Amino acid sequence: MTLDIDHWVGYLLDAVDRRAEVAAISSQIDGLTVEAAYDVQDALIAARVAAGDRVVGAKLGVTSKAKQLQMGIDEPAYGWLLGSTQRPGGADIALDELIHPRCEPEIVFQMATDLEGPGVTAHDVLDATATVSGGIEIIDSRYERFKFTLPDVIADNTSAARFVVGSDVVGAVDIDLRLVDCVFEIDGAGVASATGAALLGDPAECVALLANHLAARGRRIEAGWIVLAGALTDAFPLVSGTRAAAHYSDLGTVVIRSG
Ligand code: OOG
Ligand code: MG
Repeated sequence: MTLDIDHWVGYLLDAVDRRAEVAAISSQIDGLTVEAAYDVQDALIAARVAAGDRVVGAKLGVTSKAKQLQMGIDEPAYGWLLGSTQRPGGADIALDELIHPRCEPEIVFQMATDLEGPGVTAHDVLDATATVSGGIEIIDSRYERFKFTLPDVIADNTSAARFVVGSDVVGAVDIDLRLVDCVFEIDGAGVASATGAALLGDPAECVALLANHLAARGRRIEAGWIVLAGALTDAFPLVSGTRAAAHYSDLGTVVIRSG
């Protein structure tokens, strides 16, 4: 099957522009493979970059049991972070630019050096990392009711919409990332909690998977990039007036509001 990549890129970009959820691609064509979905994702990011945006890093999705159960997908997916989607800590997230956003706590790596697979290990990741911080990602699947298959969510750049990196940073080897605790609070109530080990046993292991995934597609993690290791807990809806706070041991607190 030849996939009409340009058609599906336009389809997803149009959903963002119109703030309208659209039917999953897999409900319309047969045989959308993971590889072909990454081709759509790359073309979608290339279109954004051609329009003036820039890649500032990469992300993993579906790396915790909580997310795997919530989304009904049992393997990680990889996507890109665009400069236009970063917001400062404490930011008001504009809901009128989004479809049906959810927020989720993330562990964030800032890379010091390039990291090229294959064969990258968690140890290599820590060596290549400048600092680690807490963060919050705002995801906004372009698909109806946030329902999709693995290839669908890959094509949709893993639902990426906005992200916030906390200002408290620590050296990657100064703490044990597997033991970082996170309590996620929505409107003053603790709604979920997890430790770093929830991310495939070790957040650095997730970044290693990303490096090895990129190698298979002829790319590498680059110095200066931001990498989100994947949500530690379920994602929670961001509605008008929501205040979300992710409290991390060693990594401070990251807050967003929605306006
Ligand atoms: C897919 C994106 C998942 C994460 O951290 O697990 C993700 C989704 O849940 O819509 O970013
Ligand atoms: Mg995420």
